Amino acid sequence: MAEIDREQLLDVYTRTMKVNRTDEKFRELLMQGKVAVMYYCVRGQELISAAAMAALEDDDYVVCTYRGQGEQTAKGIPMEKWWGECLGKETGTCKGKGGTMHITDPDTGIMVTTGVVGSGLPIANGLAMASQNNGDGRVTVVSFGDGAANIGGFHEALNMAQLYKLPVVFLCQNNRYGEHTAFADHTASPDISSRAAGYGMKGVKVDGNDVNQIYPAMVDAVEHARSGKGPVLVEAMCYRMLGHFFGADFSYMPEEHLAEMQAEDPLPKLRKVMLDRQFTEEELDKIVANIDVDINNAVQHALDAPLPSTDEIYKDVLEETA
Ligand SMILES: Cc1ncc(C[n+]2csc(CCOP(=O)(O)OP(=O)(O)O)c2C)c(N)n1
Ligand SMILES: [Mg+2]
Repeated sequence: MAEIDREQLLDVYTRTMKVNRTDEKFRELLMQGKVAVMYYCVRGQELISAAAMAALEDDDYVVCTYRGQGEQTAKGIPMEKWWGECLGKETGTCKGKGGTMHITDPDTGIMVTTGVVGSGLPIANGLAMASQNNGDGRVTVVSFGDGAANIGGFHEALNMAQLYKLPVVFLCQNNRYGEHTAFADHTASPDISSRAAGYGMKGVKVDGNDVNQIYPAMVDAVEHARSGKGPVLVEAMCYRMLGHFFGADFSYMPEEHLAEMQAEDPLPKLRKVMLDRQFTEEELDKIVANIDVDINNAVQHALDAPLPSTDEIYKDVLEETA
């Protein structure tokens, strides 16, 4: 693919900063004790989600995990609905009944968020198979972690997707840890992407901290899937810069690892690319300031919103049959 043009770069930057500022805000609220919910930080992985969502059309499908804030906000869930769901309010995407680990918003293509490691891959196949049958031209991206690649469903889903040439992109965000276990201690293969060869599938491994690698890789993968050539496995290397979930200890990470991840932080790297492409400091700061205004308004809206009423408990849970 040709060099990313300025418009695409601006789009990826804006989405990346939206993800980052949302993450910062969430941690601030948790630290202040203003909210008390589970939150899986995405610090260090913002760019991957932003680039992946920027490579999609608005009506494409996404399946993500508990660490899915990046996909959810970068794909475009309205902020008031996103915060409403996280805070368990009736204004949320699932009327406050899903919470942070089950955010679903079909209007923006966020079809499922799952807390069951690896379970998103077969679900993505189902969505992709529906698109293939309907001929609607949609692509499904499923995001998962390195740990999830060792679940049986990973093998089953990749085999089936390649067999039927499903329009799906398997996006593995390899943040080098599955909970508290380092990659080399939970995975026998040297990486995840090379496993694609075992299914006759296209597999690529890219630096998820470099916009010039991750964005073109996602655009190519999505194009490949959409054109009927079948699925692609993209392994995006990154670092989880904080603990497994908010508040979790991460002192088990060796010092060299911490130093390495600071040096590879995708945000200063992206900012440098933007400045090299003649965006000004003022322009970039203004984008972040505008995002912060939107986030603060959305947080206030969610804090003020009512909790779902008890009458809602069984609604949208079971299908009524005659
Ligand atoms: C089937 C299943 N097994 C175990 C868990 C507990 N668990 C939650 S997150 C996690 C780590 C997954 O690591 P990875 O796939 O690398 O994703 P990351 O958290 O690094 O984004 C585990 C083992 C679970 N939720 N589901
Ligand atoms: Mg991981």
